[in-house]
Amino acid sequence: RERVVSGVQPTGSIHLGNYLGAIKNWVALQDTYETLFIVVDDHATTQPYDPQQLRKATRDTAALYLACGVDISKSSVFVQSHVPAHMELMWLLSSSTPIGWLQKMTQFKEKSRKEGAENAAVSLFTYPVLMASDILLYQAEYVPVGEDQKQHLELTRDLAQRVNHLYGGRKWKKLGGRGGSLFKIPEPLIPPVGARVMSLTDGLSKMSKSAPSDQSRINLLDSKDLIADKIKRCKTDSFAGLEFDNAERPECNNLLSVYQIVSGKTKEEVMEECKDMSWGTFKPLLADALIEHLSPVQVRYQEITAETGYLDKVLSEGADRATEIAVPTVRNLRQAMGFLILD
Ligand code: AQP
Repeated sequence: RERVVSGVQPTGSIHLGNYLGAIKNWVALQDTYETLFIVVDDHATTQPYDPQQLRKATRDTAALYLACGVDISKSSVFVQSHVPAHMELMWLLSSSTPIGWLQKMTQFKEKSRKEGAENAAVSLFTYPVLMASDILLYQAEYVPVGEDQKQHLELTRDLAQRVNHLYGGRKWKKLGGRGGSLFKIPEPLIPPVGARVMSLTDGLSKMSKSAPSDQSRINLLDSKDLIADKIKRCKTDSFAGLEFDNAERPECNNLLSVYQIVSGKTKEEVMEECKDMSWGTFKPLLADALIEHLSPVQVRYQEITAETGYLDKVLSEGADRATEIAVPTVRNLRQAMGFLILD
């Protein structure tokens, strides 16, 4: 079966952007593809972080995958650091990655702005190479991600092509390999709505775990009251009525899009229902729809985390399956790169 791989960093609370941009879309893919969903903890150390929080955030992120509908009878769920092949492949791929490619990455520019590029960690700079390993290791055909990861996916594709060209085909065959491509070229799956959920306090910035204000995001585990309060206080505008796609009304477009997804309605139905509404009428409607949508996720999360040992067992089995796929990929690349491999 064709494979799908994706992941979220355990850098904080999973928010509505991670959910609508990525996790929610994973669930629908489980029946058609072999799916692997990773808690990418090695990525979480690329910016200053609290070691006291990482373990908990790692388990919480995995538990939320399951609570959102990832089904372990269909998917493998595991932690990146439990499969050391990610690191090994990253090193091998680094040798084929021109520095200039990484210098173009907008996420590095944005994430290093605060401390300055000179002070940012080397791992923040090389992050896209690790992300490429996360995907190429499993020979994934598709990668469901939000809009912000599009550029990293492009780099992954370019890198796979470059390595196939440098080491694959006849050159690999001469070294005893099977020849052909070393890596599949993955394609991003970016949802038509929800690919870029914006901050509740600024419709021009994306909703983000690392934004200092918790008011700017809805976390999947926020209580009903907190969700209602955040929506009540979120930024709006003073235009009459509500509308999609007006560049002068980014907050309006964002909130309507969120409502569209969580209510399960079409864009036309949302327009019909909401076009003449005031913010005072729309906000409680949105808050209720969000609460209704997230309640079952929260109930399942409590059940999963209440069962001692369950989650760790899931993660251990997931890592075993991932390792089965990952080890031959690295071995093939080492062989094609000319390393001495002992039988
Ligand atoms: N605002 C968003 N809208 C839609 N999708 C989003 N994603 C992130 N933010 C949005 C998608 O979530 C997946 C996992 O993201 P990540 O953990 O790799 O972190 P990130 O992309 O750097 O986003 P965050 O949550 O804002 O984290 P921080 O604050 O640490 O940078 C990806 O598929 C991403 O596209």
